[in-house]
Amino acid sequence: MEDGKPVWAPHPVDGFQLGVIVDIGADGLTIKPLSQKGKTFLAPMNQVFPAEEDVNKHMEDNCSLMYLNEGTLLNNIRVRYSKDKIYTYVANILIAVNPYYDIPKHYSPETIKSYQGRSLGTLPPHVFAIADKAYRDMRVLKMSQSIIVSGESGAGKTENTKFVLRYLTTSYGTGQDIDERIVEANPLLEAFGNAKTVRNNNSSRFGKFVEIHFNAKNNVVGGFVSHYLLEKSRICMQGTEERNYHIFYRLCAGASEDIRKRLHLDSPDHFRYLNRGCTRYFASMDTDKQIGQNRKSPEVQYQSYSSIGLDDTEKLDLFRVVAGVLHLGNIDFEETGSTSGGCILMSQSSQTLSYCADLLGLDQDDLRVSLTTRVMLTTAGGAKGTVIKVPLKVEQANSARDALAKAVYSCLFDHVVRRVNQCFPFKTSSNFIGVLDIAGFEYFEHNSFEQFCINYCNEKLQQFFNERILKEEQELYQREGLGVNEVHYVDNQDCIDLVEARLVGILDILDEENRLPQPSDQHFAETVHSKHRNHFRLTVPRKSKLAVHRNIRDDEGFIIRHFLCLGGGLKNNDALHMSLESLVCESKDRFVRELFENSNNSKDSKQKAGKLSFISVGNKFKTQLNLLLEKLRSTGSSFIRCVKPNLKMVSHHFEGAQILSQLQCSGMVSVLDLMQGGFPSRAPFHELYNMYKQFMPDNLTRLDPRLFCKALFKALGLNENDYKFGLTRVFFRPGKFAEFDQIMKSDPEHLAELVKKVNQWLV
Ligand code: AOV
Ligand code: MG
Repeated sequence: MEDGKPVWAPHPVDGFQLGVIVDIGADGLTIKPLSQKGKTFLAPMNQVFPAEEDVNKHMEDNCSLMYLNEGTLLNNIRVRYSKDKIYTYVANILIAVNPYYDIPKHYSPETIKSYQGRSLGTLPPHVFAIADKAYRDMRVLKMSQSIIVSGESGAGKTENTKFVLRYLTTSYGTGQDIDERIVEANPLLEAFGNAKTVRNNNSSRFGKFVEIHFNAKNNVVGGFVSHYLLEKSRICMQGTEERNYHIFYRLCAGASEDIRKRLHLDSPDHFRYLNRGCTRYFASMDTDKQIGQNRKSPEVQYQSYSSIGLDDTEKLDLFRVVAGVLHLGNIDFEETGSTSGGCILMSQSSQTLSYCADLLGLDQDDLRVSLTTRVMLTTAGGAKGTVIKVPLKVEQANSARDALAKAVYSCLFDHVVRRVNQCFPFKTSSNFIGVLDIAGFEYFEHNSFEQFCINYCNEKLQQFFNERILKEEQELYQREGLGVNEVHYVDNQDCIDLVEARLVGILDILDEENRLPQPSDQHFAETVHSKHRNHFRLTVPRKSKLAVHRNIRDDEGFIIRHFLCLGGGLKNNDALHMSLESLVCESKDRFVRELFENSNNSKDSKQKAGKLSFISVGNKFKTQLNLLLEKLRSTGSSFIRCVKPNLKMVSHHFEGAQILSQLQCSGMVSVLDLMQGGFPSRAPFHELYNMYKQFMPDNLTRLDPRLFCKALFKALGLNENDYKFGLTRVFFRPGKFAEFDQIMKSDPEHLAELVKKVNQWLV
């Protein structure tokens, strides 16, 4: 960085601010902000970055900037966002900022058409361009493709996923039902798996991988959805400003009179599983009753049920179970007062018990008994396997009830996904394009097991991302004939091992803990510590910069806190007593029975030593995740990094610091780091030609752009290690593009000298 040149220095709100360095000291740089009001301040050396000469200039591909760093990346995105250009490339990675309003024509049929068959970079950055690249790669390379969409809650993952699906089915479908169904499956999945949270009014509480399958002629033939980790805690409890899954409110708000009666529905305030959270209806999501008639009514929403082929009976099956869960939640218990210390149903719960039993096809008395007692196998006195009924305390009965609700609802969700998959079957498929829509790293004050799994998943995806980006860089260098193929980067395998290694990994330690007669959070934490005594991820507190996602992993409190709540959460809440499980498995209602029979979380685990089925929530996810990664590794891949512009969820508002932290978390900053090991800045010959031809005499501008550039670089006598000529563009080592630009724009005398040298070189 040179004297007097503008730099990006940290700013608490904007992320970065423009300033100049006025002093260099042992403890950092003294920066004078360029804004009128700003006072001089001190900034750590490694957080100050050179700025572009013109900070209002923006680039479609961030790599065409002269300086590649956090500051210029953030600024490029900011300038583009202010012009409604929400998409930006960093090489082949697409950054997508959520505009929080419908940009006119941005996703219109005409726009879809315009991107078909066009190479990446020939049109403005767009999610359609990424979708088309995946399609063309699939066709040309005869290889399946995946598009990995990531970002924090509300960043736009699900919306962009839908745009990809719509783009592909519209562009490369056969115009048959299947195309429409792949798109129409979403409202159904969202009804059962999305909820209003404080971060997103339509937050997906599950991860999904949607595959669109193509035949040998590369036309759409069908689809397949895999889902991951539905958030179960939400079924029984939500934050005060949050809601349960949309379907509950839609049913309460919009069911016909007939259905209301049959399912004994009432307003959300009436139900425990809804009334401790927000019970408001939202016009866009639930009902037209509150806000005039011009909004979509739930009946309209139900149309998507029909368009994917669900008939009235099937719809009623779904609704019946949803209502059953609501009534189940209203069952209350009280102490019996007897010495046995058990509990009974409160007298006012008998009506609700009968509704619930009726809707789920259970016997009322059996349900009552199963909720208030638990069956245990004793080994006392050598009489192995004697069954005894242990009365439950009120608190335990509450947990048993909630566990049942969670089990029923999550089996219902599994069913919805299975059902959706039946509506776009395919017999043969040559290749697929899969879109992964899964939540990014999450950090809350209280991290649950679900967050732990999400973060573990992101760790794995991050590793995959690094692998691929690195590979792509190297391939690009090869394609362009640069003769370099080494780029260095930092791996995160150790962090992944910490979680999933056999026996000593955190997941296995957790399972082991749960097999103990008296599992405890503390013992669990101690075991983790003792097995990883010198593990830096566990012992080193927050670290320096590098990449924030790495920072956060390094925060020991974080990891340990995770597990403390994880132990408690799993043991008490999700375990379904054997007696309850067999009760629903033997429901008189075929639909309910099948929900459990088909559900993948019962059977095998039940048989394990008569133990509860929690053993493998974590390990099951590990298996699922490893399968997913295996699949991803066998495909070509593209990445979309979604960014949430502000916490208020409004349009035209750019919260820089917030966004910067997302860029860091999503690994975009490490991408820049990674690229620094190679030739990060790059400019096509014609671009350089256009930039500098004004400084050159006519005889030189008549040269073709490549020769023009070659002549120029030779004449300048630049260090050959600082740049490389590829087939289509010039690649620069970090900062060297800017140096080159400097020389080109220096004084006229120097330039005249230069032109002379170029001419000499040409002869
Ligand atoms: P998410 O999938 O990333 O969060 P969504 O895709 O649900 O986020 O986006 C949140 C909201 O932002 C949407 O409901 C839209 O209102 C708006 N939005 C997003 N992208 C666009 C766009 N391109 N144009 C217009 N509006 C948009 V979560 O699922 O919570 O992690 O679990
Ligand atoms: Mg989502």
